[in-house]
Amino acid sequence: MKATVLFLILISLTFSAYAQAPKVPIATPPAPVFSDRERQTELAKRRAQVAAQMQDNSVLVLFSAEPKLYTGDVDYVFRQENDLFYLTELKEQNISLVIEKKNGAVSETVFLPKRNPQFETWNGKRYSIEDAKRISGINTIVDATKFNEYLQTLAKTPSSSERIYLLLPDGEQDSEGKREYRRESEFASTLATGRTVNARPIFDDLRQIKSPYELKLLQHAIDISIEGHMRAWATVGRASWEYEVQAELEYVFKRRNADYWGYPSIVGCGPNATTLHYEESQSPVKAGQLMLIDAAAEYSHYSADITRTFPVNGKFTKEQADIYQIVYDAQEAAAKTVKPGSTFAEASAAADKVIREGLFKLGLITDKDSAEYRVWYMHGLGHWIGMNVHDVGSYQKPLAPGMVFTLEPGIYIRADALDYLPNTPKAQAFKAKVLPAFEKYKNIGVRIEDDVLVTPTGIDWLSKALPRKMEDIEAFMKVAPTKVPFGKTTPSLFPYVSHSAE
Ligand SMILES: [Mn+2]
Repeated sequence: MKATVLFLILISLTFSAYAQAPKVPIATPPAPVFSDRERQTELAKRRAQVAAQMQDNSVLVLFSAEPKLYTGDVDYVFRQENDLFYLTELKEQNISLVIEKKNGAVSETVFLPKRNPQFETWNGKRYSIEDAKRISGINTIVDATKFNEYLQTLAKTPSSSERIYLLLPDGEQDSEGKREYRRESEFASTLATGRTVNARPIFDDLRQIKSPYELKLLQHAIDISIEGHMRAWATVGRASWEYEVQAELEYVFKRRNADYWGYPSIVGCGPNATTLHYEESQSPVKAGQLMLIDAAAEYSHYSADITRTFPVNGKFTKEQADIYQIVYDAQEAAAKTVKPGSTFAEASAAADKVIREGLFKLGLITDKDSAEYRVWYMHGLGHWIGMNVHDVGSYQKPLAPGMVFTLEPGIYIRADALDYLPNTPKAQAFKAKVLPAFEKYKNIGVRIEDDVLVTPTGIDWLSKALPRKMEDIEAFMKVAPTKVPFGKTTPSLFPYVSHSAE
């Protein structure tokens, strides 16, 4: 009995000591590894789910992404079209997938470009037929030069497949869809009216619920991003420019073999933190200011999305803390609503309520039941994440286990926000009333963004390893700089190269 009590005391001491210790920069855990069999099983399951949604006597045709021009004869890094990747994990250009459903029987075909030594001399190794089979688990591989012929036959013989499922723009207004699904749209225009069905709703539904396999990849993207954020925090005190902080962050993405960033990194110091999508990183880093970093890695087509706002010198001022605490409380309030059966709207409303009350207390709004708070919080609470950083899926559906989204409330006291109010008596009265508070909090921008998973019982914060509470951030900032070297530019590797002073 005595021994048990002593043991329990020791355990609790150990754990409380552990809980208080600031988390030093952590290394990304090893990347998830899947056997061929695991991957093939997962992909076969996804294809079966798609086929189950197709009507009988129909066919689904997926085109690979087109290369995107950077300039002249230089393309952007190639990125496969998400739904084709979702069903095959094949990353090369000019690949197509056809799923046919006839009398209840489903057949799957990959059109694959033939290997070509001349092409490979310039552009590297292409998949062999065996590679394509092993990666996708699809056994029928046809030469891609036959693809156009196949499409023409399909167009000419409606009896072969009554319906053709294609990824298509959502109408005339969908300019992004029109660009992304250009070839699909062109092919659809050659088909008799009524034969095409937009396949996107099928994928939108399926991709909204992440499988355990997908969650491992997404978690890895999140882990890489967390290490990147930690490195940036640890070095920020020694950086002179925002781009230097960005370099420390993105160094980790590359070092950990991320595909790329999931979206251009936002690294904004001081007033730049009040610009939602600030991407220039050309301003100085100043002690006493807040730094907002909204940046994340993409790994195997899955993108994280994480934002933190922290003091460059490691200590929040009173005014910074006032704003930060409201945003933090709003995020907490939103998270408390998250569980299966709840809705995105409920989480948004919970965050809104905290922000309205907080801004009212600080004197930044005069009426908490009006839309005034939108002057300082002008975006939504969050979005689905996955293969797109703003992933597919309906926001009306009740939350269900496997859905992953961001919780990202923010408050931005933009220096010019009051200049753009309408010239009405009401707006001008608002301006006069909030002016003292505005002058006090001017140029402070705070956003906190985490990636959360709906579980059968509630919520799992997938990005919880990155400090979020003010006291945890301050504790981290005290310890971290001593743990991470700051990448200094080499003064001169060669005597004849002159470098400007650092
Ligand atoms: Mn986001």
